[in-house]
Amino acid sequence: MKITAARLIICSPDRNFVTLKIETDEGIYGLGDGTLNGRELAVAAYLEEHVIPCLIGRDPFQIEDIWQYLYRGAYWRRGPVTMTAIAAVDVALWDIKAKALNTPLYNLLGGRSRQGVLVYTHANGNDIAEAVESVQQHMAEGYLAVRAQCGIPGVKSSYGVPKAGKPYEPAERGLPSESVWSTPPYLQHVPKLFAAVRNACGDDVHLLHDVHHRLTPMEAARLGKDLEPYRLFWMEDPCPAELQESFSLIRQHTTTPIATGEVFNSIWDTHDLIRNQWIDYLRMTIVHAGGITHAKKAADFASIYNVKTGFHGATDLSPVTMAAALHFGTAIHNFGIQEHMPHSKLTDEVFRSGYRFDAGYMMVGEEPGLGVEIDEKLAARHPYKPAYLPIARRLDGSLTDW
Ligand code: CS2
Ligand code: MG
Repeated sequence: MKITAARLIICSPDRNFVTLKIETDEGIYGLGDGTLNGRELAVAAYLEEHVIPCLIGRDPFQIEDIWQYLYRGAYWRRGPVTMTAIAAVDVALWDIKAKALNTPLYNLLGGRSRQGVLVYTHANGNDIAEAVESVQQHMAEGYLAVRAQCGIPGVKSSYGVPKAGKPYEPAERGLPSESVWSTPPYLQHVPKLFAAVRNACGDDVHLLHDVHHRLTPMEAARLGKDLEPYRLFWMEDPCPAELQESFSLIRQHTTTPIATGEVFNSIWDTHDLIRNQWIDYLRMTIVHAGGITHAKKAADFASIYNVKTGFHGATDLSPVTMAAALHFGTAIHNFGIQEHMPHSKLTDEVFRSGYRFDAGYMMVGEEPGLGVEIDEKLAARHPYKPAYLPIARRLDGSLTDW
């Protein structure tokens, strides 16, 4: 089998997506997600100018060799744009191989280890009461795990809080918006949020919270300790992780489980966190970390150190990535949980996928490959629109993590 063509489908059904379609001389094609929220066209250019010309004529079954060619052959290493571009190719090749072998993709990853993949979804509100109601609503929908975020008194439009009652979509059309951040009220308010949620929703529901990189290690240690009575499933991205050893400070002070890694794009971003067991869940995801090939190596390394997966699954990861993550989660042993922010109805019309939600779990379909199709005609009716993630500034005007 030979790769005969590869092209991008860039569309915006309610939000921007970059999809790579790789075609072969046997009529089988594969899909890969190349979406990097706010930097979509950087990945598109990398693929169009520097990757696609090198793919034509290659054997799509040589997934490892093509991965190494794109990683080592570029000379310049790692980074979100490069690794997202490699991921788009990698996932499309896995899709082709599974289709050619007439089997669902999870069978190429070791076969089924579980019937369904435990997922968590997002509950949020402008205040604690709204957030509690949102957790209850998602529990009523059947979710067994819910992430809770709420507005912070005195902090205008912080991460995770929807605007004007619309579903939460952080990327905004046009240039980055600016929001104001203050840590002290956040540290005081979040424990109150979880006290209220536990009181209203009971002890059984798994509760998660995303700090979104906004604290220092010691502030995160304090928050982790203050949240211990509410027994969170995890506290996510407690502080920036460029300095991996920061997490050892947090670990010394709290037993609240820690998840991080959605902004990582290679195992080298996280290998100290894993081998020191400074984290409990690895969030690095297939679309931003070089695809299934690299994510599998990372997950296997993590399994040696009692670290489970908890892959990122926000709406800015397309249904192609969600399907890949569900096949991945169906197969690997050290699966923890999968984030599931449902896409919009229009996105689900553009990307028809075989996965489904049932009583807190997601099941992949049994068709060969990923089980995702893209309606190119409908996609073309929703062209790319520039959109950026917000930035945040402290009260004194200095820039901080959003
Ligand atoms: C968040 C994401 O889902 C999460 O855990 O961190 O929504 C993140 O803000 C977006 O994916 C950024 O594009
Ligand atoms: Mg997050």
